[in-house]
Amino acid sequence: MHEWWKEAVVYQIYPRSFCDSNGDGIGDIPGIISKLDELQDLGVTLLWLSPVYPSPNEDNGYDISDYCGIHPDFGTMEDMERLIAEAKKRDMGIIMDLVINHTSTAHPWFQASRNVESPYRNYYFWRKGGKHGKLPNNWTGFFGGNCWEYDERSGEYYLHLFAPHQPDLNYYEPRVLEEIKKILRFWLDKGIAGFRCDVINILWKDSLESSPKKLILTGSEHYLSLDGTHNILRQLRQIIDEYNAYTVGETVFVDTKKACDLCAPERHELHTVFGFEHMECDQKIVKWLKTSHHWGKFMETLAKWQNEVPWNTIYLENHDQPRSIPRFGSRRYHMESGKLLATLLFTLKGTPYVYQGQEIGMDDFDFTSMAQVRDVESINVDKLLKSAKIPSTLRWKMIRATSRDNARTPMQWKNKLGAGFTSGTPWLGINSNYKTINVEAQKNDPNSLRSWYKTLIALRKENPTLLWGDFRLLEAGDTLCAYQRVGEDETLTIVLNCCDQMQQTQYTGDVVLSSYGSHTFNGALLPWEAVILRGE
Ligand code: ISL
Ligand code: CA
Repeated sequence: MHEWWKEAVVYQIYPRSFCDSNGDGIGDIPGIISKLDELQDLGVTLLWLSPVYPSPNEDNGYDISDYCGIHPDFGTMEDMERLIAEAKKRDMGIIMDLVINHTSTAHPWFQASRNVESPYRNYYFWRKGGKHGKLPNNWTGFFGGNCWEYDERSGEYYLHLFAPHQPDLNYYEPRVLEEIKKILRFWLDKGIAGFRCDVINILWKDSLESSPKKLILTGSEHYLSLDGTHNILRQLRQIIDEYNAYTVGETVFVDTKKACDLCAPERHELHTVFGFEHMECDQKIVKWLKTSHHWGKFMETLAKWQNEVPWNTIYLENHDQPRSIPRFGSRRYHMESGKLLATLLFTLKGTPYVYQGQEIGMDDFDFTSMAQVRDVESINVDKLLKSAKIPSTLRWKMIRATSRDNARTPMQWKNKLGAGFTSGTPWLGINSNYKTINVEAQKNDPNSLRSWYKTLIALRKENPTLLWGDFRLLEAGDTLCAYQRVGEDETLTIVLNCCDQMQQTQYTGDVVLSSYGSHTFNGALLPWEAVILRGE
């Protein structure tokens, strides 16, 4: 079926870091509105906003204190309504971030639930501890460490799989899901196009028993992709379908089988999921331990998802991951490898996601110490490593390679102080390379990375083979990858030279596009060149 969201090109906005309209150093909704023309020019059709709700910002908005409001830092509800309307005028839809595994401790539900007698008590998981400060169970959380916090007022602990300020909601209490359904309608009635559902496959906990598994994420067998979650998703999907809206679930620790259980069309749960397997190819056990990146393994993983999941999301970056060029490409061939990664993004089968700044090749942060880092996860991990007596140089090396702040530095619009992001002091340091890497410098340059994104987006929109054609892997090597998209009356062959050297290959065909702009092809590829060929 050719549903509308399959033809979408999604652009993820991290609002704090996108565009600041009033000089307080924090990106905001009027700032986003001021850039809609630029986004339309790029060709994207759906904008996913990371959370813009009221929040104490312990985890930059992923700790929500009011699901039906707008954080004053970002503007007002009128601004939000204007954004939806202005986007619509440009044929763009808005996807909101739906964070319903947990709220903020500042949410009125949680505040009420601290009272043992309150009707809200059961909205969260409250448990007594054992003797001598023994916690209710031995689970460990996503940001490292245990996941229970003691509350003086009620004399019990509450469960938090993320930061202590993010208490998990208890879906055993039926009123919780009713509240969530109201929130869905509230936003859908405002005309949004759908939701990106935060850590959505961990909603249901089957028990709070301790786990014999002593490894990473102890206890996760009690909440990863369980039947209770599937059941909740089916209920939410009924509302989504009433509005012909779209959902993408952020689903942690899923293989292709589990992904299918969450998004196969006949199951009526999510439309699509974000899998992590390809993003985990360069890690050992946990994301803070990086290993080198190998294209062979990466491409094989992508191919597995292409072959086994009915409709994929294609992404190489988001607000939780380091930037893609230094990670999968080459610093030496910055622009060239950026173009190759873009080619991969738009020629695989699925709905592509571009993360803000990816289209101009933004780089990881250039911070020199922990003092510049704001990410709660990095700060936690640094503390944990410190308590394990890991020396500071090694700690910094790990944080530098994996910190979520790598992707969160402000958007680089112009070569001027504040990078065109802000006229004030930015909430997070701007990368000093804004002087050369910025939207203004690339916008009118036909050879820029941004122009390459535009070209590919335009091609994908008009080419049915790129949209609907079957995927067929030809080669997944550490320096050369090739695959085909097989359409009804044409076959496209995509060849990627994933290294700093020139390479002679066996591939032939008419050039549809080459990232070096060449019109002829005799099988030889320049460093990081990507070509799309017609014919086999
Ligand atoms: O980062 C991860 C994989 O590399 C995962 O551990 C996972 O994406 C994650 O931590 C869940 O992320 C989401 O929920 C968090 C929030 O901090 C993230 O920004 C959000 O994307 C808690 O709401
Ligand atoms: Ca602002």
